[in-house]
Amino acid sequence: AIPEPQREAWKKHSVSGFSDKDGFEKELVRHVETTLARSMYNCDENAAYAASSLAFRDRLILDWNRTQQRQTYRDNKRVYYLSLEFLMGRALDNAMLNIGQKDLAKAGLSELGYRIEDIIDQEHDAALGNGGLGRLAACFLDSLASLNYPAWGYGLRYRYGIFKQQIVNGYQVEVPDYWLHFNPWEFPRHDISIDIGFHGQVHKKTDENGKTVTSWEPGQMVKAVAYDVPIPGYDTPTTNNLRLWSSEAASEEFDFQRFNRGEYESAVAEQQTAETISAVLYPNDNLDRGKELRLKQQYFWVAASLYDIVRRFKKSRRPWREFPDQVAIQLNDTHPTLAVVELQRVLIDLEGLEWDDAWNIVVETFGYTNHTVLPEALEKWSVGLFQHLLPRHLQIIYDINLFFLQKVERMFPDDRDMLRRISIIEEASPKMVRMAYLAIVGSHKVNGVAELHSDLIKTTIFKDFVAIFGPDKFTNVTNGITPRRWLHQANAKLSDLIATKCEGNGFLNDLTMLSKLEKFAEDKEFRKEWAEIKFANKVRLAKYIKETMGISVNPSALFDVQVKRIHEYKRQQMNIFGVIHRYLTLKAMAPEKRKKQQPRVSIFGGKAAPGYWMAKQIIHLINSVGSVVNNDADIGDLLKVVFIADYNVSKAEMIIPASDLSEHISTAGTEASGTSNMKFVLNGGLIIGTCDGANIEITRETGENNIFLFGNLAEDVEDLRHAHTYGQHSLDPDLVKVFDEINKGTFGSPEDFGGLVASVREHGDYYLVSDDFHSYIETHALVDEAYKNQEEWVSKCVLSVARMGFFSSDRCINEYAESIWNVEPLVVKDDAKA
Ligand code: NBG
Repeated sequence: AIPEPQREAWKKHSVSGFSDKDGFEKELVRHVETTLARSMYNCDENAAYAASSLAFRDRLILDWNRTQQRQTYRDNKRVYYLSLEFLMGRALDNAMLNIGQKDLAKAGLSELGYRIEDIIDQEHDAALGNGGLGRLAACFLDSLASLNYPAWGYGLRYRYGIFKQQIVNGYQVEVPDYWLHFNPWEFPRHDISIDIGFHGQVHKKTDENGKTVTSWEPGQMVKAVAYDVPIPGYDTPTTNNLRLWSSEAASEEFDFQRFNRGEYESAVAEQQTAETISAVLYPNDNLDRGKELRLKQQYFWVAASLYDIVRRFKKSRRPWREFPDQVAIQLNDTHPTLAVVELQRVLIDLEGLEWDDAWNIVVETFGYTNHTVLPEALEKWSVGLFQHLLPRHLQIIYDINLFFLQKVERMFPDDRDMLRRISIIEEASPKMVRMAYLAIVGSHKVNGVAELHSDLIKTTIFKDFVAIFGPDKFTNVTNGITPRRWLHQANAKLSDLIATKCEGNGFLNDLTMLSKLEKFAEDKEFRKEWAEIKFANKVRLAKYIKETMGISVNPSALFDVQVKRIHEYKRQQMNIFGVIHRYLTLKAMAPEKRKKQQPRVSIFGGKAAPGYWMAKQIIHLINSVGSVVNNDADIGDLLKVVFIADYNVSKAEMIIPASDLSEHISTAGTEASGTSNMKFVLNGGLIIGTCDGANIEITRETGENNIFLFGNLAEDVEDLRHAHTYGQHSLDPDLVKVFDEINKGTFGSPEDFGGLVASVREHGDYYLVSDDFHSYIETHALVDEAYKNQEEWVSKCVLSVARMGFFSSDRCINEYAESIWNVEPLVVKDDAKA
């Protein structure tokens, strides 16, 4: 620190952010003319975006500094959220809104000759995630900061985020997403770098006291460099940190000997292999592929993060047993489970603790969130791979398992099969490490993400663990979303209208205040304003569809939206089969009758994992149906089918506010929670859905009359699958007609969709499309009926929004804080705003 006598000079020059329009303009122009080396003669929208962002970044970093100083000074317990994915989307709009300076920026930009919407639109999404899991982590960061919790996120700084999707001739084409050309939202910390080891040997020695000491001598080192991203809270100076690690070669010099011999390529080979670790985000959602590089990513990230956390703890010179009083680490799915093993290693091998003392600290520190029951998504790593990459960690896993098995054997002495079932090591060939089991054994709490899901994990995949640890270790924290981004930012007009009836903007901090809307559900004037906003949002989307795809859609039609990752369990195939059924029904009608039908626009969006063949067929079928239906003169505006390419966070912000109806139609028991269902309802859309994930709680909160539920229940799924396997199921006749039409070649070559049809017809219909099809079609007919009565429809929407208070991620974070982390908020003084 600077000595007292010199501090006056510092204080005199201490930077304070802008607080009015002029101040903002001054900063913007300064960045244009200095940082960007441009002028008013060549400042295009992109440069204006860059300068605005730099101005706001400077502003954020002041709050960031104060927050970090205060948190360090107070040294309260902190939360660390470890996630391989943070699907942040855009930062500028969010920063402006959270610090309450969007109006000022809008006026400033306008005075300088720009429209704020165009400037916001220049930003490239930060897309370091696949879908719901990554976006949940982003919502959590927003809530943690907004609620003033001392919390850090830890992740990887991928050079390539999730690929960009193009649609070429109806097929998905993947294009790399290099997003770091210009990223003003990160601060490289070249002074914070850590060497991470891989491979090598394990040595055992006996020290002077006769104690065995184990040490690991890695065979390869890679350097982790920190990049910090400030996370501003809403309406508070608290600005938390998201630390992302980037991989570099451990030695900065490349191989000079090789270089001098003229072997330029091999001279830089080491750099290149090191840099590969954080190069790409794996593009799979709900699927584990067991690739070596992925395990390397996991260890690299976890080891760097733990080193950082432990270093921070050691500064306080507290005894080790106080570690869990200072540190809570949440494992976002099993991806960071190696942290359990790494902390145990640090404590016993490096810090010299006894095994049991160390293990108690580990278990008290960690919490584990499970996000899926799908078997193909549960992580397993082969023992051979572990042995090769992390030999010491494998030994520790064996020991953890040994002590765990001994405990279970004492508890259930007569149950031999139990040991086989719950062992962290699966005795298959090859032998596998079951990461979820390791995460359970290494944590003090395990939670699911919606009530049904949390019940299912207790009764199915983790049943034995409930018997061993007791039911209290397992809990539920139903997911939530941040109302700042998903209402205030995405749907400013609706947010403003709500504010007029809810005593101002307070609902953005306390979403339960939305209940004040309830009494306006029958207010005609209010409903009219509400409907006008929805219509304007639909017009905006229709314009986008026209401009990007050349398809004209009528904004008065019912907009029926399904946007999410393409997955068989999410059943976009059922949706498109339903669309075909609707098309055939319309075609078969007499023109007089046809004219009276409810016009619809079926909107799809979502990426398929590049190696997921069936998901790609679904995309192709949607586009093929679109090109037939959209060009059929008999149909006109009655039905349009649109696939919006490259669905991402910023597109979601445009699409969600424009929906009348959205589809959340997974096979019951497969969607752990879903979070877009919450976003759609919060934006005044109704949903059609199965009794799955958070749909169930949405129904409970908003009322059965305000949701269109259909289909079989989770408890019946097993029997239905059984019936398919034993040929006791006959296909739904309407679905047969749809298949016949596909096979006739109406939508192009039937072979192109053979896999989709066969999976229902011949391969056991695992996702029960046929079983639910009839009820799905009937329920859509009810939707058409209900939509005719617009007054009542809008009333349902208002009531639903009024009852959505529960689904704020603020509620969720408070639950985690209280029942899992045991942390308290820490308010930062508001001096940065002065
Ligand atoms: C996903 C679930 C969603 C859930 C999100 C966030 C994985 C492994 N799981 O239903 O499929 O909403 O997690 O909890 O990505």
